[in-house]
Amino acid sequence: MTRAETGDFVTYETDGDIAIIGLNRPHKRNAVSDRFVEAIHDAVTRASTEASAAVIHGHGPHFCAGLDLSEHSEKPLFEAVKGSRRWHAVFDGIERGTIPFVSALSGATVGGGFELAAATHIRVADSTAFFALPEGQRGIFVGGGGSVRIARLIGPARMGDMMLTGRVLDATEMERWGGVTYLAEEGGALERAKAIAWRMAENAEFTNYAIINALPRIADMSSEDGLFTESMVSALATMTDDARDRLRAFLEKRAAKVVAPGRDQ
Ligand code: 1HE
Repeated sequence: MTRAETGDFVTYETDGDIAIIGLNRPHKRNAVSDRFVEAIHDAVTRASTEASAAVIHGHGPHFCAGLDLSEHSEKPLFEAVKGSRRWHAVFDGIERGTIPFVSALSGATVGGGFELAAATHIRVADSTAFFALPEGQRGIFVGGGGSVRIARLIGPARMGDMMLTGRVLDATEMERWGGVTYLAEEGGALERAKAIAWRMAENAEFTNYAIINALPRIADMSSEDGLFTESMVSALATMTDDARDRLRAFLEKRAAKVVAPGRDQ
């Protein structure tokens, strides 16, 4: 059963256990204004309460052209700081929220659009997708968490190259750099992203929560602290009813096995 609603800036629908959030300002290439970022926040919050996984995609040929430059050029300094901090809070609700997010990327995935994609847990790009960080050309700086998230995905040297030179990468190049997780044919990113979201929605919800919240925190820790934290999270996961049921199902041969690529169950 699919339920769809159209807002000013985003569309929101559910399909089974997944939510599908569509950036919906195609005439401005889905450039993100202050009101737009609030609409993303509302949709993400709603998805987190209603769904087990979610997809973010862009209506029209482009995922997102980044920050709305017309609005930004008018901002006094402190307003710009607060605006950036708001993007951080909203994107943090994706990256370290309660459910996993997949982004379906096509066309421009630029500046803040790439920062939004970097806050999702899995990025699927079709063959039209291209990636750039034109902040150097615009005289500004990343402000949507890119210096942390994009730098960790592709490495600070590559990110610095993109910002310094205005280099534009296609989907294949970005996949090789680690900024894209799956490649899709032209027009195929959304369907692939939905299939991935449905797959993730079948996981135990506590495990999904632990994956998206523990992994980035452990990456910030020393090895010693990381290993200790891992043991705690691991033991907690084992205590859930879900773990007991799923482990018993496997032992009683009622659960799917891990299957080698290209083989049937
Ligand atoms: C915009 C924006 C925008 C398009 N803010 N209005 N981002 C950028 O530097 C990317 C700027 N945009 C572009 O390079 C191109 O627009 C695209 C490659 C994305 C698409 O090209 P195209 O030929 O399909 O569209 P267009 O004709 O350039 O744009 C259509 C309209 O969208 C046009 O408005 P119109 O009123 O003349 O029709 C554009 O002005 C408008 N538009 N992009 C405002 N970004 C939290 S910090 C993050 C920092 C950043 O994100 S920096 C990167 C900003």
